[in-house]
Order: sequence, then C-alpha cells, then structure tokens
Amino acid sequence: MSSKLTLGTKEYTLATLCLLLSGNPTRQVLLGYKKAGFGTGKYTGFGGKVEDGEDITAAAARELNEETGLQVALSDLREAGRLAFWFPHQPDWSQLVYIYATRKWTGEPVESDEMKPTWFEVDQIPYERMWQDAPHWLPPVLAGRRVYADFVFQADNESIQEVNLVLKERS
Ligand code: 6OG
Repeated sequence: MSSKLTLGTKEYTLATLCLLLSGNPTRQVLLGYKKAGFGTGKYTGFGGKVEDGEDITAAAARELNEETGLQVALSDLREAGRLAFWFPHQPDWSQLVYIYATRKWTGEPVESDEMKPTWFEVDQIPYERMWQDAPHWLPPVLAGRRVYADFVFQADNESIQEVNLVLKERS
C-alpha cells in the first residue's frame, strides 16, 4: 500500500524524486527516460511512491536504487523542496512529491525496465520532453534553492492551470 496525505478535501499520494548532480556549481544532472508506468515517454528525476509506514528519505534512496542501481546514503540526500501536483480531472494522479538532491552516490547508473538514465548539461535540459511543471521548479533547484510549490493541472492532465511557488535559500 502506498502512503496518502489529505489536505483539506484533496488526497495526495506521497512520492519522492531524486536528482543526481555533478559539479559544484552544478554542471550536469542525471534524468531518466521513463519507459513504463506513470509519465511514460517523459524525462524525470528518479523516484516513486512512498510505501505505507516507510520513511520518506528511505523511500527516495530505495526508488533511486531500483531505477538506476545506484546506492546513496540517507545522510547525503539533501531536501530540495516539496511539490504538490493536483489533477482535478484525474484526482487519483495527484501526488505530493518530496524532492531530494545529491552529489554523492556509489555505483554507475544502469538502465532498468522502467528507466534509461541520461546525463544532461544544465543548459540543455529537455524541458519539451518533461512534465510541464519542470521549467518552474527545476532551474531554482539546480541553482541550489529549495522549492515549495503547488501545481493545478488542466482537463488535459498535461497543461498547468495554476502555480504557486515559494523559493528558499538552502540552509
Ligand atoms: P510512479 O511511482 O507513480 O512515479 N511525479 C511527477 N513529476 C513531475 N515532474 N510532475 C508530476 O506531475 C509528477 N507526478 C509524479 C514523482 C511517480 C514519480 O513521478 C513523479 C515520482 O518520482 C505532473 O510511477
């Protein structure tokens, strides 16, 4: 069973998303081409649903490992924000996503049934092949900020109807 969170009348599935960064300041980010499941055909970070009773950071490390084969220590996962995605026309797609970033891991990324990992230069990110929320929150995360945002999707479940976004400097 996956974990859910109810905010007012909206119910969200809890999920994680991990970004692997190289260079400081960041020069490259590892994204995955999603071959199956939610968001097939898009590039995203690595992550998935938090299991019932599972620690959220532990879920982020587990999903990263399942999708790339990489290992990361929980203490090396830096909280980079939280994104609420609300699909009024498809409420069961709605997710509250905890974003993590790290520059430390062990192993080499390998392709899985679900994901093909690919490095991108930060000025060559394939936004046109990502969820339409990405241009709002990914640039500030790559610039080292934390992002707390609410997105509401339109009836096509692709276009964004409304965004509320708060940036915080990394503490
Ligand atoms: P499954 O376990 O459901 O994968 N995710 C989203 N990422 C972006 N950029 N936009 C969204 O809404 C998203 N909704 C979910 C979180 C869930 C993974 O997909 C991310 C998890 O990493 C438009 O197959």
